[in-house]
Amino acid sequence: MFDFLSEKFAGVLTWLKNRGRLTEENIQDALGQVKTALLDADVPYDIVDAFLNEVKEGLVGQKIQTSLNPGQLLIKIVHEKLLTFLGGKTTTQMTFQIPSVVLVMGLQGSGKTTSVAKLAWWVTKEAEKRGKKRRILLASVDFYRPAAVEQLNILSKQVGVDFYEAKSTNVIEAAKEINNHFKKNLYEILFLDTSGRLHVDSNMMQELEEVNKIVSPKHKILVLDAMTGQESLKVAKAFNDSVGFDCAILSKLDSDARGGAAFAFKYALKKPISFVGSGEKNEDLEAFIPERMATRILGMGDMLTLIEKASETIEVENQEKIAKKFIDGNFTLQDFSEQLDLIDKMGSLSKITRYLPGMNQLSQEEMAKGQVEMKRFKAIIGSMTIKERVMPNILDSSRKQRIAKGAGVNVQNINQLLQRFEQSKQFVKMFRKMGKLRSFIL
Ligand SMILES: Nc1nc2c(ncn2[C@@H]2O[C@H](COP(=O)(O)OP(=O)(O)OP(=O)(O)O)[C@@H](O)[C@H]2O)c(=O)[nH]1
Ligand SMILES: [Mg+2]
Repeated sequence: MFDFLSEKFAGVLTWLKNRGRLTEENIQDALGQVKTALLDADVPYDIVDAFLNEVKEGLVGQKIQTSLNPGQLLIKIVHEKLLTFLGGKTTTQMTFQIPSVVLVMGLQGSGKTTSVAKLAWWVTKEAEKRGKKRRILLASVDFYRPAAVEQLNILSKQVGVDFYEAKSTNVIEAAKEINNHFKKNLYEILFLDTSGRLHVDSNMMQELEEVNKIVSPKHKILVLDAMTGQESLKVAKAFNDSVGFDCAILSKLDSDARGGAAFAFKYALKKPISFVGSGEKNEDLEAFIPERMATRILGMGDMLTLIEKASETIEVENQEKIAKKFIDGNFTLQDFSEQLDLIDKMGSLSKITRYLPGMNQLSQEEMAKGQVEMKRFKAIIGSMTIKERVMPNILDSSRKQRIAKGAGVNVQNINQLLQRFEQSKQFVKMFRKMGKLRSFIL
């Protein structure tokens, strides 16, 4: 699901990282790539424009007070706006009122009947988690397509819920019959399947409006086929203007659907997508949680957490200056000390390493040792003259003794520091060779 968009976004982000320092021009370029990605995913042009405008506004608003470098800033804002577009941070999982009738509507082949079964399965499983059993009834007023009613009957047996077949094959009579059966037998939820048409059609809408009046649904759900891309938004608008709906299920997101409809839906319709269909089986229904989806599209969960953390604490000049020195190879003991300060500001070593690839296997003990060592190193560097910090090779034994006294450590500790410093320079050289440092730090 969202593989298409997520691959495209990953491409833009890697490209961004490899730019190192970003200029206004680079940002324009990156936004251009985001635009192409969204258009390719079949997001309507005006919605792509609206999204990019929001991102640009976000960038302008944040420029003054931010402590992130431009690459990180862009990722942060794209993520924020993506989240808003998909439905916002506060959207919660859908719950069904008890008792309620749930009317499931949509075009022919969009996945209505499958979705009715999936919903029954979903409600059953959610109730089981809380030790409950729901009394669920499935029924259909689809007399348009032969065997449609029988299809639902078979699915109801798979899910293990009741099914009622109306005696009448007149939609209005059948709807009344089903509604009576639902009430008389004290079912908690009725999922009612309806007939579709190939295109939005006035007969279908009229039929739905009549059924709507008879069963008074508490929830009206529109099923949309994600594979139809932006066409599905037009369909949704047509339903919205006639019978109306409360939320949507986007089916077939497991196919090669490009995710454009999911991206644009909330913005275009001002209504939520509540679920997505991710396969043909009854269990293939997922609650649509915007935050999860946004992270999935950007594909960088932990990195975002780190950026958030960094944006609270680190000043950008500092970070960039140190990164540059690392890269240029002019890294001195003075910088080493500043780097230790930075780590201090960001929180404990263990917190930081958790977010960095390959560094999360350090033990608690090693972390604690590192923390003590860091404090000691800072004290030692603090007792050095500027000249000593920039040219540590002048440190002879008398200088070392002076420094040790000043920092309250022994000469051995100073040698340890020098050794560490040399190691970190080697490490940086190695990193540089691998060409990874920029993307690692920036
Ligand atoms: N891969 C995949 N297939 C799906 C999904 N949802 C539905 N389908 C398939 O899409 C086809 C149509 O699904 P139905 O549930 O019969 O669609 P419908 O809207 O009830 O169709 P009509 O009753 O003819 O209007 C079936 O082959 C389903 O298996 C999904 O999320 N993923
Ligand atoms: Mg059907």
